[in-house]
Amino acid sequence: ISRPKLVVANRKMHGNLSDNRQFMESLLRHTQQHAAHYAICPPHPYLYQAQQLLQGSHIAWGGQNMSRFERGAYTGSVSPLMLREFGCQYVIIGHSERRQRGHDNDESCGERFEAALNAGLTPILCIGETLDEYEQGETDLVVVRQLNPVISHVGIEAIAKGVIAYEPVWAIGTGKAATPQHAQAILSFIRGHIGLLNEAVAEVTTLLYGGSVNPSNAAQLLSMPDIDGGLIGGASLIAEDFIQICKIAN
Ligand code: G2H
Repeated sequence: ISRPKLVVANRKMHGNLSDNRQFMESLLRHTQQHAAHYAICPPHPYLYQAQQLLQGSHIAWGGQNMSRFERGAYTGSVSPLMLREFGCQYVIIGHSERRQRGHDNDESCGERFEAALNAGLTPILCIGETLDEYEQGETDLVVVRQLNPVISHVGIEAIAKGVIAYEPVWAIGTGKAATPQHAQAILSFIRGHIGLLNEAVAEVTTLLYGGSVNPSNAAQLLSMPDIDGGLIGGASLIAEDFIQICKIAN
């Protein structure tokens, strides 16, 4: 089965109005809709700018986090409805930088994955083991522990409406990407785990790899059969780098 590739920029807490504009304009100029899909997740204050610049184009945009509530007394939070109002298609859920600071846990990721789907957003669930867990050989256990609450919240059929990004914590922002073989092995394991419950869902679910993807390693990573694209942090800060990765995916 051939799944379209998806390349997502996670710009984390970087950028400003003029830098974002340049980034998005050069992306619009230098990429085109072919086989792959592209999305940009800027910090929340810049979603309006993304909507203004990208609306009607081949590039989607999304949030980096989201509350599970639609509204209420949740100071500092952003609701799924707000993301939708600013035209977001995607929302990142459970990035390890939020899990590590105690903001997110497995259970809340399940609730928010469900809330995102209910709002018409495509959640990108981030899962992955720490260096310690990796060294203990616990990667499979960890990804299952992170995935299962989501499956039980939304049901296995709904999993394919979202995206799962495997991001080993030890590869994030370190310049040390997982080898294509390791990333492939874990993503194949994740697909297999979903397949135990529903084979058809496993076949069509988009699985990404994230963690120090750059223009030099992207081709090898993206050629792996179970890697359907990338979640790109550092290399999404320089337009040329991100564009190169987008072209590799296409
Ligand atoms: C992992 C990734 C983007 P980087 O967080 O989600 O960041 O590419 O900088 O490792």
